[in-house]
Amino acid sequence: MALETLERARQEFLAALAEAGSDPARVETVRVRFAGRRSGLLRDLEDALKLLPREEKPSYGKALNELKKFIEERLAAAHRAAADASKRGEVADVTLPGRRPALGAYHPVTLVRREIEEIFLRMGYSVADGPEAEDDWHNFEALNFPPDHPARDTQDTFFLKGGMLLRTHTSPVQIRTMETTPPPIRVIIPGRVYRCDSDLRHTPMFHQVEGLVVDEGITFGHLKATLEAFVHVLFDPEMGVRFRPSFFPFTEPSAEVDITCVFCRGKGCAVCTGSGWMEILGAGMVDPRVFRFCNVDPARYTGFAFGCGLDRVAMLKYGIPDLRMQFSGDERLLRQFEGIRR
Ligand code: 2NL
Repeated sequence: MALETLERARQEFLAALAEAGSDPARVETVRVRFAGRRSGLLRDLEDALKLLPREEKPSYGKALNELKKFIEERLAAAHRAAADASKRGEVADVTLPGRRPALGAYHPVTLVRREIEEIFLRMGYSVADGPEAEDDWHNFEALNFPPDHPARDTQDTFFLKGGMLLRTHTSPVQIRTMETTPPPIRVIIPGRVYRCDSDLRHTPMFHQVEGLVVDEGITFGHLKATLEAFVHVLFDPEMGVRFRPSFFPFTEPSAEVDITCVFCRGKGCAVCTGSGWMEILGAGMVDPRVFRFCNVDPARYTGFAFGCGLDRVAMLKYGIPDLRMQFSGDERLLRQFEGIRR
């Protein structure tokens, strides 16, 4: 029966509309399906009118008009409801927790560099920097490296076209400081340095900070007191500091400086190979030959210098177990330093 077809269409429409809820796009899909001008169901039902026997036409036509009105009204109501719902969504829900913008974090090496700079600034030093591409004079010759020293080999140093090289330490900046500035000098130089080295404990680029003091009457006592004070501020005032005789081409006498092992506090463990100590600095009294190369009078001036690896200090201070973690760019490491400011 034709009237039953109209009733089925009405039920189908109501079901589809209920399913669309207040989603404007889905209400629109329901409109096209039932009331669409070109291929909607109402259009088909109108076409069916023409094929009916004459006596059925009036009742069918009346019922069809009622259905049309019904569908149009319900669609209009559903469109209004959908529009209201989407407007409600535009209003800020002030009860939601705020969205925290992602904060950057300082890299552990930046943190220890700044901390070390602060310690020496408080002791009256200034901070200097210089080129990473250097010449042989500033990186080796003026530092009293003999011509056949293994560090001057292409195995250990990155040589650039035209005889320049990537500095293997920040010492060339100290040479430049002495060449251009008369004593007294109190300076530290943090920066990137490069060596042809890559394994578990070495990366081809790493960070160093070196210090230089030149004045009349500077002694090994000044060196010891300065580095002890430095370690006690950077780590803790109870930390043991020990000086062992060593050798560098640019200092005489030279020493390596150890601190109490930060992992076992001196008891002896796998990291310090049972000794209870770990090396943290190299230091010494500036060799008179280095002074002469820089036109500083060694009869009038003495001085001390020291150097330490920033990456290693960062590992010890923040308990980072693998050197290469610091250069991997893995956010899981970096996020742990969020909020630390220096
Ligand atoms: C280390 C040892 C050191 C220096 C660096 C220096 C610089 C000049 C003159 C004399 Cl211009 N010395 N620097 C001195 C002793 C040790 O570094 O183990 N660095 C990671």
